[in-house]
Amino acid sequence: MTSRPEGTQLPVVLLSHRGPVSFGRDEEGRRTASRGAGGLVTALTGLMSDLPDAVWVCAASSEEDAAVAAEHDGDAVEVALEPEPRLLDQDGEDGSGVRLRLVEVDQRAHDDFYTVIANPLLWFLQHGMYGLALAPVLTKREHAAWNDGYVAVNRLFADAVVSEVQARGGRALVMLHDYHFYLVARKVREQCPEAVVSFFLHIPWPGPDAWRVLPPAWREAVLDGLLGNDVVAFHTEGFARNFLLTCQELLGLPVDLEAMTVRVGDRVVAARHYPISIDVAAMRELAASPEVAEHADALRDAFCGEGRQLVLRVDRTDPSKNIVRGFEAFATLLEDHPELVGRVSFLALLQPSRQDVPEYADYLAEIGAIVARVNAAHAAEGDAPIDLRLVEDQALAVAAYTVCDVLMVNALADGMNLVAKEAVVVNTRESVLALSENTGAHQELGPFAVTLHPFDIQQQADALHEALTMGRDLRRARRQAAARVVEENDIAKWLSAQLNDLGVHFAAERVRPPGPA
Ligand code: ADQ
Repeated sequence: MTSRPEGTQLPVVLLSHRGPVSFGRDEEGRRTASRGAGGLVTALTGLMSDLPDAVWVCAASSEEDAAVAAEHDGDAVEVALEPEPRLLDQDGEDGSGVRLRLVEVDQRAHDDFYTVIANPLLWFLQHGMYGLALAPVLTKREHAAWNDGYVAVNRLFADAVVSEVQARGGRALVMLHDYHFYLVARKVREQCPEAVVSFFLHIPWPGPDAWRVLPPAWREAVLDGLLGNDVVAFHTEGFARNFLLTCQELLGLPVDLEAMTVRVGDRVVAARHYPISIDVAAMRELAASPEVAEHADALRDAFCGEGRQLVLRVDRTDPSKNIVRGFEAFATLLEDHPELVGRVSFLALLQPSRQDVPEYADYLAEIGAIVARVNAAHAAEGDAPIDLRLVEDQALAVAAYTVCDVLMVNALADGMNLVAKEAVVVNTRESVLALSENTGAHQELGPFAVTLHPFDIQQQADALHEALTMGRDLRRARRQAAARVVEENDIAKWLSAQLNDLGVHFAAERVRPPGPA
């Protein structure tokens, strides 16, 4: 549980696109509730359960979510997350629930918001995935999706946040999450001037030129929306600096790169960085469970015999994760070092992602094609070197973390990358982390990793070879050092650092512009 730091005495209104619980129906037509996965939901749930006056605003992501919202006239509902997620009576049975406001969004507006603007356009732009010669192409369709999708959906969520803040007397700590909601803070500030408004971005913020891909009116709306916050927070200092430089370059605003602030009229907005992390204790508890142990035994039998080594990757099938180049690098490794054929396997546990976005569907097909090519070229006595499994299976992923010799993370760009942090705290074979220099995690774990350059296949192949041939003592020292960094900077610290800063700097009074008061 995350305790509330002193000073943050305001009620919390949290906004994220996905919420902690989603409802459905089982075969007999009974209502079911399932819990959202991931460290972020766990951490924020801890915070929200501690605060009786808090509310979590999120999208109704299923028909049943919308039905639950409609039964309560769109008001917040009380849900319990432990031991099993379920809907509680309006005031909570034992006061331990989380208040959830499920916002129903018109399907068409949501498609435009989500599958035309947020993923792909904003995601691609912010991960540097456009080649620009042929994409993106902004037509009437995208303009309509911006206005009727992104802008309209942001307005809808801003209205929900505003009504929750007003229900708390206009004074609240508003915590907004991620690139889906760039426009919300401005509207909250206009209507709730007493609120303290903060935003956390989970993905990279590129430099000013990247944003010129968006029409001026759109990029100015994004920046203007964000400048409605008191604090805009990122995973790394580099992203925070890029944000300030973007405000300077595209809006002509004065920025202070020492204080990490930007001045907007008579207000000062702070850019901060808080590297997100994992719940180390929960990850280790899971790693020690019988289900994980059973998977680990099977993986050891399959991949970890005498003289054999296992390279692992665990990812969503997102083009930003650079999966295709990763397999090309593995093929180059086997060509350059034929003695490794039959002795090194590559297990890829890939969760199909965003298949309603054409670029993602194409990318998944490309992954299948390259695996078939590499396996055909390098099979040893019928044994394929790459084992590709399209699964979302947390227990299997954690079991694979425990037994791998090398974890490959070669993302083109990644806000943080939690897979790297998860693996280093549970591995039992002194694995080597092969980590892209373009991940937020590289800031913390780079010194203990073999660094990958995501566009350079040869360099990645050489780095994999270095990892596979590294001496035991060095492997052990590096993995232990990396695990210590994650232990000392876990998810609780990520959250309490933000709340402390908000409490200290903003609960009583917002940051004033420099100069005479
Ligand atoms: P993601 O892009 O989703 O997150 P990441 O941080 O690696 O990337 O988190 C993925 C999570 O999904 C991990 O917890 C991992 O264990 C799990 N996962 C992935 N593939 C899986 C599979 N096949 N089976 C089971 N579990 C799987 C975004 C940003 C990141 C940032 C996080 C948090 O893109 O940069 O670190 O948000 O801010």
